[in-house]
Amino acid sequence: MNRQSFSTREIWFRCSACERESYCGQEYEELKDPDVLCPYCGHTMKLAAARLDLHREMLHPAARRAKATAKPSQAKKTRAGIKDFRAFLREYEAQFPDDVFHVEKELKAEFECSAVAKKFDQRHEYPLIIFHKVVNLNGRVSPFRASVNVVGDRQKMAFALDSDIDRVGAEWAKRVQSEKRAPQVVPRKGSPCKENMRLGDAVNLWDFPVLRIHEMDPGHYISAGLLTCYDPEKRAVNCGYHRGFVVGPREIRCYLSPGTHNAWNLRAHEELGEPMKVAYWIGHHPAATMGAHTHMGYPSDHYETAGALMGEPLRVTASETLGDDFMVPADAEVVIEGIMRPGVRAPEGPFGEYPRYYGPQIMSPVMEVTAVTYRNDAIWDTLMVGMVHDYAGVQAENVVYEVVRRAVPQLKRVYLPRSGNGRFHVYLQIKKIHDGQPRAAIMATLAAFEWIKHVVVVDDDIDVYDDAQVLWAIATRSQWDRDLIVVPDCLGSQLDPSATRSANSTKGGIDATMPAAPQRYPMRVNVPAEVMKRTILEEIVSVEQLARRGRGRYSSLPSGLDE
Ligand SMILES: Cc1cc2nc3c(=O)[nH]c(=O)nc-3n(C[C@H](O)[C@H](O)[C@H](O)COP(=O)(O)O)c2cc1C
Ligand SMILES: [Mn+2]
Repeated sequence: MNRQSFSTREIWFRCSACERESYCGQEYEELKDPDVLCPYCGHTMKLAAARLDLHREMLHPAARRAKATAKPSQAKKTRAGIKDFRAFLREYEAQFPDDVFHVEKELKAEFECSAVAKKFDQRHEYPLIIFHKVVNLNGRVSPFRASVNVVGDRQKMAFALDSDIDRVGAEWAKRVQSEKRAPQVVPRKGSPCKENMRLGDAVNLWDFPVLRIHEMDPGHYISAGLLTCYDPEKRAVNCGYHRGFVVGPREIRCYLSPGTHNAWNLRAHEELGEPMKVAYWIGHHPAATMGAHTHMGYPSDHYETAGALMGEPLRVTASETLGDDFMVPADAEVVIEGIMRPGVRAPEGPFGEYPRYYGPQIMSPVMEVTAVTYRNDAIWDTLMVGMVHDYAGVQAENVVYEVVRRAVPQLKRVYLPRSGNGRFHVYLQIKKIHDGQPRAAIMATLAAFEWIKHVVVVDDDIDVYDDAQVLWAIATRSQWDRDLIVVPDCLGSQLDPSATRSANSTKGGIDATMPAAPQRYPMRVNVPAEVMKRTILEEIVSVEQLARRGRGRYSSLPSGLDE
């Protein structure tokens, strides 16, 4: 490699007085023995004497390295007792009291609870909310409380895993890789989820505060229920979130999108002409629900990954009506048992879905409920699908992190931003050592997760949790004739309204990184850190005037349309 191969547009030099590095333009090459001025200390010197040989720099890299800044852990390390939903709520509220709201006002399950969540969504806030008096479908105040946003943002998921907001996706991946644990079987008697029981015709799902979330939803939906079943051959237990339309006291229509393992399990049962036994479980420690909701190869045991994330075995117990070999989580708040008969389908949807559009009505399998068991004072949990939340993004991060690190070990961070519904955009932060790496990272990511459409690769000086910084990197570090990859006709999301009906989707990536060292790139502007540190705005301008000012957010939408 010779000097000409470096594409830098600047000539770099190190000041002979203060030793800081800066640069002048390439036109200095045309000048005869030019002087250069150090912008930091004002020293003037001969360029020839101070000029940096970038080729040598590459062979003998400067010892000075920027230190990676680790964010402090947000979670307490010690916990006592069993990990269940209540333990999480109690411990989280003790640690973050201002992030939990208790709503004592009577609110209807129809729209009124989701309107409260929506009000916070409009503020870009996702506090955990417990509704104490929800008027249910029977027109009475439900004996059960309702919760929303339990995994609404990264802080809550990080707390659940004793991790931090920066590492939570990677921690998920790490534990699934190396800490799977077999579940622990406990007797029915004494299992909290069996404290109350309704069988057969005694079941009435309308007693629960099942919410109706968005206006065009045809009714009340289960959204935070992990639908669980076994594959007929290997009998691996599979869990996934599948929305459930509560049509009657004992009827739930469940959306199983074609690529999910539960859909494959149903097809396998249908080929045998047998009904499929299924159970929803609702309300558990988020480490258990996150672990059970790990996307893996088929078939894989999801109770083992629940144990991986919990750091202890998931306690399971036998079902009431699905046989002694159908296990349900013993510490869940509510368990709904039932069967899906082969070939039976009924209209379900439309439903306010994760891309924040209504997904269309479709013919979905029907769950005939055979039993409901629940804890004393059960809490009914709902995930605010169709509103912004961090859950789906963190779930995908754990998969992407694993796959991309194999291709590009210099991968630092993966973030699926809220702006892409936690599905469609992904930002990768890498500490690049070769200019080909962003492309490798883009290709690996697009193959890792079918929902991901757009990959942006940035350097490690860009905060991936800030959309504005990523857009700035695109603005100033990419040229799309070179840095844009477009791959048409991929398998995408059925619920992406811009994809074709068969979920054909165009995918792509942008390399928004600077050239790899030793090539140089213009420096980001900055005010000296020492001066920033001792400049306290509140001591210099009026505190009252500061407080009165808005935060500088513009909206061009008529009020009501602004999501
Ligand atoms: C909040 C939420 C709701 C979801 N709702 C559905 C749904 O209604 N139907 C569906 O097929 N997948 C839904 N999914 C996606 C599946 O839960 C996910 O693909 C899961 O990994 C499937 O399990 P599997 O990996 O065993 O196939 C949802 C995901 C989330 C995070
Ligand atoms: Mn699975």
